[in-house]
Amino acid sequence: MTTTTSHATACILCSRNCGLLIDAEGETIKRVHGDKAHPISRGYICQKAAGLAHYQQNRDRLSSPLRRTAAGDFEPISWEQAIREISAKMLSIRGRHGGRAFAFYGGGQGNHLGAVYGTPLLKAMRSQYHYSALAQEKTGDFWVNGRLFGRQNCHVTEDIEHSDLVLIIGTNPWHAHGIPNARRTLRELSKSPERTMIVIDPRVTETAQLADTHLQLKPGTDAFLLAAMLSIIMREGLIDDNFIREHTHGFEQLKRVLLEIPIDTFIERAGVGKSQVYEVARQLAAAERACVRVDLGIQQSVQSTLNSYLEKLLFLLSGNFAKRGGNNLHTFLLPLIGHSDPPGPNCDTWSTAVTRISAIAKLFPPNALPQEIDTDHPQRVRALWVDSANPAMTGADTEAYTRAFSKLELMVVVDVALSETAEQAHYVLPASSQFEKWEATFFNLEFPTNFFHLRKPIFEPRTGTLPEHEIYRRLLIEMGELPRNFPLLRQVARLHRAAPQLRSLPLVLALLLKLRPKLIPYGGHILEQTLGAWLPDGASSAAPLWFAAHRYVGRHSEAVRRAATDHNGRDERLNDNALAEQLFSRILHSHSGTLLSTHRYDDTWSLVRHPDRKIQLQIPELLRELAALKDEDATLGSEYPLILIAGERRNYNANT
Ligand SMILES: Nc1nc2c(c(=O)[nH]1)N[C@H]1C(S)=C(S)[C@@H](COP(=O)(O)OP(=O)(O)OC[C@H]3O[C@@H](n4cnc5c(=O)[nH]c(N)nc54)[C@H](O)[C@@H]3O)O[C@H]1N2
Ligand SMILES: Nc1nc2c(c(=O)[nH]1)N[C@H]1C(S)=C(S)[C@@H](COP(=O)(O)OP(=O)(O)OC[C@H]3O[C@@H](n4cnc5c(=O)[nH]c(N)nc54)[C@H](O)[C@@H]3O)O[C@H]1N2
Ligand code: SF4
Ligand SMILES: [Mo]
Repeated sequence: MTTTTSHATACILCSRNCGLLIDAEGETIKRVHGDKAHPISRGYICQKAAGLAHYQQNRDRLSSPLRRTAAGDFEPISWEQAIREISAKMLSIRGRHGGRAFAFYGGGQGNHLGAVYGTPLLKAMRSQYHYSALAQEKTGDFWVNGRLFGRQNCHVTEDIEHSDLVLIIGTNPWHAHGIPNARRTLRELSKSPERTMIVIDPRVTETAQLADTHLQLKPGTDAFLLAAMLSIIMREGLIDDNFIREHTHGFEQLKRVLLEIPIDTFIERAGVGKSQVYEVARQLAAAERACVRVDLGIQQSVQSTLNSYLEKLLFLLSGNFAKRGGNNLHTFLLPLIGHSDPPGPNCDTWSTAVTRISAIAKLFPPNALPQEIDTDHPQRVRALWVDSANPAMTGADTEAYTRAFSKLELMVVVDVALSETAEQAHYVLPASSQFEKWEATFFNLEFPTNFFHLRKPIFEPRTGTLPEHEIYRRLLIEMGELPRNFPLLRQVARLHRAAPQLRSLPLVLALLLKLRPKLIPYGGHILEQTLGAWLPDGASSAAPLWFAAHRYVGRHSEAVRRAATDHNGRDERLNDNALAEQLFSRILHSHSGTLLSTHRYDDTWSLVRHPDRKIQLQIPELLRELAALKDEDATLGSEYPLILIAGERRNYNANT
């Protein structure tokens, strides 16, 4: 007789990663419930979570490494053979062509722990080419953040639950979520007579139907509409002067450009009612607490970078930043993105060889990749590694990808299923699913209270599969990059588990990395092999979170202390080392997720990374674009009489 067991985990189908309780029988998902113990979702789920069995029990799941044959089909091979052959080919390509011949393409909505182990492959190949779906949708946003706030990973979040006025631009959270417990939050906003919800979208979406005001603009005209709103706020003197004076630079230059905007012409171009736009601008400026929520409708569209600037100016000029109900910056336990300085004499940021695009937030844009492969440029990409992504489906031009893939010397895909991209690879390596290994996402984007959810496996790994940390460990060892084991450090880690106050592990680890700096990129692997050996329930791959917890406490100790006090019901006055050990332990043992930190709203200023903690309002490149808007052809050029809105989140689709 099979018994039903219940397991705390999370939904992996969108970036909210709601807490779940899954009832399983043997290897089968039977029922899915919201987990009330999850610190953020608190029991909330949408209907998509009920479809998770489709992911776990999919008939395309893989159970053996595959190698392409001369005839073009796949044959199963052993892990040993796959790793040996792939390693030899990688080293040969690196030896003949150097790091620029290699690109890593990785992403994932529900699985980011594997990235700690997978992305070091870039270092092993001496490459910087990390392609990611995030660079298809959000590098405009990241770039603007870099200029306004000092670093491209200063990421903005919105405190919608506490806002009096919420401006939703180019997103349909009813289906896409992206905000906490979206449907509940939207319904509450809509029902409350004291709160205002404004939607800017060319379609009458489910979210727009709940709004107090819907500005149904023509597709692709957001820059005009947002510029008009900013100009109204400027001309009518509705700016938050105190905020601007105390916290920003560059206001005068911005003001000059905004005062030149032909407001009425721009409103006409956007095709919306004039009085409505004036009213919305005034409402925004007058609101006690307002925030702006945006997504793909303005970020994967024309003028996406300018849109990202204007959208942020709306909450900045109205002083709705670093406060309850406004927009804020947030912390990351583990970095989802990085920061890239522009290429220059003192900076080794790469640009792509053919399209000449430089990295933003340490990422390269997928839509450049086919041209970087399908060319006879001597520095073309010849080897491609894909993990947790399916560009043959999700890149903008499937045919271009297919042509490009056929030109590669080596293409390896790590996936749980035989995806459309995997079908075109030379080797396919089967990963254990997200319910078969310790896993987590780095989409912890909340402020002032942030959380982390380390998920415990529910099922045994499917036969023939390996979790990512083991796949990459074997490959890095075979490539001669990573030693097979670390016997001394493993014993030190054991001592550390018994007596963390001695700090033996950080000291000996630091010494090892000082003596052998080539191992620094593989710190995650080293921890997995050493500290990981002593973690409960086979949680070895969670070991790098120990380092992350220490770094996080190093930066945010007061906020962690507050969260710990809330969690434990008492203030224990631990030193930072003990606090970090306690945080790590709480992450390991809280199977429904746990709070990381509770900041104060004005701590946002400590997350701004310009040295004086002020916002740099002036971005000359974008001010030039803004000034040039009035010369743009009103129909976006006769080349584009029609704009196709491709891709729309519905209740039955999910990227993964
Ligand atoms: N159900 C479901 N949810 C998901 C996902 C999924 O696949 N399925 N994927 C997740 C991911 S990766 C992401 S990035 C998010 C994306 O979340 P959203 O950005 O909300 O997703 P979309 O539905 O693609 O597009 C947003 C809205 O932009 C509008 N739009 C189109 N053109 C314009 C324009 O020119 N101006 C304006 N203002 N609006 C425009 C569209 O009408 C649409 O309502 O969703 C996440 N959630
Ligand atoms: N036409 C159109 N194109 C779009 C969009 C659109 O709206 N319209 N949206 C864009 C956006 S916003 C995004 S974010 C991208 C998403 O683009 P991708 O990230 O390429 O798409 P996913 O389908 O999420 O790919 C995830 C892959 O990871 C695999 N996977 C799942 N779990 C695991 C695991 O544990 N380990 C490993 N190794 N693999 C796993 C899945 O089987 C799947 O093949 O698509 C973009 N493309
Ligand atoms: S799809 Fe997103 S909103 Fe829906 S249950 Fe899953 S994580 Fe939550
Ligand atoms: Mo996305």
